[in-house]
Amino acid sequence: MQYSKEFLRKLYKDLLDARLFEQKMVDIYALGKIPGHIHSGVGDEACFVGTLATRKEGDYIKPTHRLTGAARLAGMEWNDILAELLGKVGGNALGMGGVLHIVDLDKGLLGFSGTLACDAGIANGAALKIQNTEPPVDNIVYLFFGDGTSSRGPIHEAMNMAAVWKLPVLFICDNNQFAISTPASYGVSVPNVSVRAAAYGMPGVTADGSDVLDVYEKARSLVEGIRAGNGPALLECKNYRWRGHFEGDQCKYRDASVTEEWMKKDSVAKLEKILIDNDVMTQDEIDAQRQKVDGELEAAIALAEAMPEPTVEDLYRNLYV
Ligand SMILES: Cc1ncc(C[n+]2csc(CCOP(=O)(O)OP(=O)(O)O)c2C)c(N)n1
Repeated sequence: MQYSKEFLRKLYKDLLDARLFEQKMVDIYALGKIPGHIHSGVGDEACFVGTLATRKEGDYIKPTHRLTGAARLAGMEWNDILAELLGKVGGNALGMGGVLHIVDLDKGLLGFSGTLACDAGIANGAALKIQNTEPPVDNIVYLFFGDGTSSRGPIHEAMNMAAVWKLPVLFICDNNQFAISTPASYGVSVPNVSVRAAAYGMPGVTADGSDVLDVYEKARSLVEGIRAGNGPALLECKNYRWRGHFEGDQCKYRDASVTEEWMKKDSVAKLEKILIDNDVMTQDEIDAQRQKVDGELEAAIALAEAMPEPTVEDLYRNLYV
């Protein structure tokens, strides 16, 4: 096995954290605890976990609406994430931003704009800051976007500019094959989004988005080049959205049996098998880890529920004229 046990345990912890958080979000949303609506990232975790396993201090992350748990990968605590999610004053935006706006600039988590693809220009801005830092640093920006978003103009402008200026950006397409109800096979001009990298003279690679180690390996080699100053790269993680676009979406536009087939390619189950087969963890340790994370999430939810909601006066905090 080419990986250390320590590395694999950490990778599993991150993957399990992401999975259990996304599932918990679905559960508490159904109980009416989260205002607004959520986009569950169950099934998309390996794309975020595998790429961010290459991350180091000083890097920036621009996530999407799909994996709220990415905030945890950036180093945020469950308490802070859940307070914002539940609309409570302990959240980073006093509970007024909610699920789409979990931000922690100190940890490099730049947040999500809500206007798809426009995050790409902001990612380039962060990369420009890195490029102009003295003494030089080898940090990078991880920019995530979906397959639907991959066809929007700002993504292409940003890829071109990043390539011209050799900006340290890893463009990551979380290709879960749907943009709301539009299949990628209908709305995206190419079977693999990664081939679009050629138009900008940057490397482009497709990874198996249901295999966290494949994503990690492909990200690692691209990230090495970016940190070495070679400019941006595009990584596509090919996967399938397990749930609806939002909770409540009945997915009448697709065949449930196809979804079930993809769900058998479960990234968490795959990694658990590797851990057990290579004597990295036992089934008992895996079960204990699951229980531990579940307990942490329940405690953070209880803490957030006990917090007050923002007041009318709070509306005027952080407001500039
Ligand atoms: C510019 C813009 N157009 C439309 C929307 C509405 N919208 C929100 S999510 C979404 C689908 C995005 O699909 P994709 O990029 O594949 O990401 P996924 O939801 O599959 O993760 C759309 C159209 C938006 N937020 N911004």
